[in-house]
Amino acid sequence: MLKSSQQKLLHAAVITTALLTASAVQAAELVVDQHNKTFVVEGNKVEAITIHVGDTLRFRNDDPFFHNIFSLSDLKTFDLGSFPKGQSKTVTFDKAGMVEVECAIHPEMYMEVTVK
Ligand SMILES: [Cu+2]
Repeated sequence: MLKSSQQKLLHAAVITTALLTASAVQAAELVVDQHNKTFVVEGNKVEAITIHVGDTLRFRNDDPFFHNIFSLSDLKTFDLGSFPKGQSKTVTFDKAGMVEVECAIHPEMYMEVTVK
């Protein structure tokens, strides 16, 4: 049988753990630049990234020409339309799985987004 003070400590530990877990799964927004006809995250060219359910990707055009980012994947089908340098558009991923992201103007552009 636990003493009352031990029970209080245990209770506090459970609450702390619950709060940490909640903050860990809070949705995030990640910027994905379009640069030199590639996808760039934090300065690095990426062909695959992993995010969490509920996260948002902000596609930002950093090239002096248009991009049109889209996906035909069943998990998240979208078409952001053509947008010029300096503009950005967001997509929120609300289900777990894999999404293929492409550009309608530049067929060589490709990125896989794994949503966990
Ligand atoms: Cu493009």
